[in-house]
Amino acid sequence: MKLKILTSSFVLAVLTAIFFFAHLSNAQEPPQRIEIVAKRFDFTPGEITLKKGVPVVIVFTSKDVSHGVKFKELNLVIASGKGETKEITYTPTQVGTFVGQCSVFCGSGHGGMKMTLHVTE
Ligand SMILES: [Cu+2]
Repeated sequence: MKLKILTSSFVLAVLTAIFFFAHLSNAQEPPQRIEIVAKRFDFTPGEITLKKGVPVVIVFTSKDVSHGVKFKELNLVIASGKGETKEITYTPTQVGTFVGQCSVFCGSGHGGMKMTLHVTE
């Protein structure tokens, strides 16, 4: 009798754990995809807003020649060759407004090729 109670408690505990973890994995949505297109001499969009602690996938495409975007203070760089797309998963860790600069020399307007990243709480 005692063994039967123990066994059924064990089964109940296992079932509870399975439901708990199944619920957890269901609750996790895939990260939002942020698409950035670079061409001489701007980024589209020119401004993005992310939430601190929330991972996103940054999808970066260079249209005409190789480009990249570098947020120096965040240690964040993503670059791709002409006509190519690169993806990285990124989780912002600090709140603020950051300016990203093209990281691959792409011609006369390269120095002014910038975009803005806002990270909110
Ligand atoms: Cu450039």
